[in-house]
Amino acid sequence: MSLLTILRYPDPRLHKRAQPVAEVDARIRRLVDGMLQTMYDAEGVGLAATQVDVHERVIVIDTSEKQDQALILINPELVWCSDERVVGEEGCLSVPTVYDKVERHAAVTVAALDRDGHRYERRVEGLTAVCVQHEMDHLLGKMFVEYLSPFKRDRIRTKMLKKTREEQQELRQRA
Ligand code: GNR
Ligand code: NI
Repeated sequence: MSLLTILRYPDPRLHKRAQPVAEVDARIRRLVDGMLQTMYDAEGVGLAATQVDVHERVIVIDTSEKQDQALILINPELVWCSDERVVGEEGCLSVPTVYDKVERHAAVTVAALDRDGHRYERRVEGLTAVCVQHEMDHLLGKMFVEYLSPFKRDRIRTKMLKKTREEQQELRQRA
């Protein structure tokens, strides 16, 4: 399985709403494997299928130090959210080099299917809880920059377009 291409903001496909997975079959397991490989290669702690232009409810997360504890969430649903909120610096592989503060639930319980199609529930807190909420937003077509002011968002949009243009230029020069 080769690496998947991560869509970059402001690509309109990042705003598509993902559909539930009908059956956890070989195709979905291949997608999960490709997403894990892509996330580890990019040194991210999470990835939503939306970011690789697959609009189905699939998320991979790994916030462990050794990056050896993958959390696979298929058709995830939040079944509990703490009243307590935390504000943390967030980044996104679809908005490289941009980090800003976002408020999230401090802890959540998520119910999902694993890679064998078995339902399980998991209570998470800290970075993992933030990541679950960040990835679930992706499945709804929502990006973390949408929590920022329109002014900041516009600056980020311009910065990303410039970055993409410069990278394309670089690739053409090397060809
Ligand atoms: O790698 C990532 N780091 C991160 C840091 C703070 C809050 C959320 C994240 S998720 C991000 C990977 C990503 O873009 N997932 O969609
Ligand atoms: Ni993201």
